[in-house]
Amino acid sequence: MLGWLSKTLSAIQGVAPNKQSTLTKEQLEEVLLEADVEYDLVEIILRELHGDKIRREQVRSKLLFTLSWAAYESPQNIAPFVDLIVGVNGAGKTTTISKLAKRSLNEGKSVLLGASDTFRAAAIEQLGLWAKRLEIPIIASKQGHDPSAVAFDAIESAKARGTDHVIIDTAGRLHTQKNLANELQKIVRICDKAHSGAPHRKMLIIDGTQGNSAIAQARAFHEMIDIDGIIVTKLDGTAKGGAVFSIAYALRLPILFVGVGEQPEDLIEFDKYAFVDGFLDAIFESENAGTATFSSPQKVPNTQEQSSTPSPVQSGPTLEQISRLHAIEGADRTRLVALLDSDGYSLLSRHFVRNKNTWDDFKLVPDEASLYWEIRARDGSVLKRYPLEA
Ligand SMILES: Nc1nc2c(ncn2[C@@H]2O[C@H](COP(=O)(O)OP(=O)(O)OP(=O)(O)O)[C@@H](O)[C@H]2O)c(=O)[nH]1
Ligand SMILES: [Mg+2]
Repeated sequence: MLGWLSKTLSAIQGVAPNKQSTLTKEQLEEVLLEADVEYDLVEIILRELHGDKIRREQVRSKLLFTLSWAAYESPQNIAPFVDLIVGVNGAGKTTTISKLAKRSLNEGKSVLLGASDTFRAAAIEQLGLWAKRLEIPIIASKQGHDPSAVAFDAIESAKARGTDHVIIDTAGRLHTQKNLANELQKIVRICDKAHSGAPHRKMLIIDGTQGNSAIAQARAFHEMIDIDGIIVTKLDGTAKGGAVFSIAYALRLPILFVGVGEQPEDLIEFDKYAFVDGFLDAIFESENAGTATFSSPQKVPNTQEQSSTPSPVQSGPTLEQISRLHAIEGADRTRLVALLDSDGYSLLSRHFVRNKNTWDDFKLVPDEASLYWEIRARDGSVLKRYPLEA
């Protein structure tokens, strides 16, 4: 399992050759740094672990926490569904587009590509080759043409053909960062003009071989257009797989897929449990596997279920309502107000309406090691999790 992570796992085994039932903090630090987990995050994790015999399940809950960002929820019954793919040059955008297209084709969906990386002629050609190989239509123009016009035409064409899925390629770099920001923002605006709500998913492609050094550029893209999720590519070719933890943690974004090869089938839906366990299997004896606090997916309500429920608090709870969450006082209340992003607001609001809760039914609970806060409903189910450092 996780054969694609083998380079990272070998690196770990280089510093921790024998699997053990517990590790010292120094050993754990060495392992995490070797796997390219960013130093600051290693510090945070170590700080929250007490004692000098660190067990697998303790590390497991900390690692899972770094990946616990609200999962992307795709809108239902949207056709065409529009993906916008961004990322620096060479990150793997075009290759990943072919992989995403292949996935949709395998699911019986029709796909159309939009070649909005008009900065280089080779980029248009490369996407064209994939379209040919996958036998799907592509909307392209000449080098230097307006990329948002290409995106517009791609969506219009998909609407006319009744296509299910549109995937739009973009340039990774222009003459200046400012140009790139303007261009990507314009593409987003024009997509929405062509098809209200589009692009439905803005995915940032990150080259996994860059490890943590990719974080700064990733932040820049996130600031430009509010990314929905991340795809980390080339994890098959790097010993820096641990950077996945720091990338997700630094950006507070979910990792949606990972690229594990150059072929259209080499894209895997990211499973944080499998990823963390694959990691831990290289370090620890596996006797405690599965008994960790967060071994099963959280009971976060399925938002699709209730999307039709009219919500009197659709715009999110007021500060006063939030402050009624019990067990929250003083500095903690300030913290919660700062932490509760719009996603958290709407999640709580929906839960509130659907289950006819009162605000007193929610609790803000620090986990045992205080690495994050959990908002729990009265039945104990975890609704939302926020890191203290946010
Ligand atoms: N091993 C491996 N190689 C990959 C993966 N994804 C992409 N590549 C390779 O990385 C190189 C760059 O990929 P592209 O898809 O051209 O990257 P891009 O972001 O579109 O690059 P530009 O168009 O130049 O901005 C190609 O040689 C791909 O085959 C992956 O998951 N694993
Ligand atoms: Mg490309």
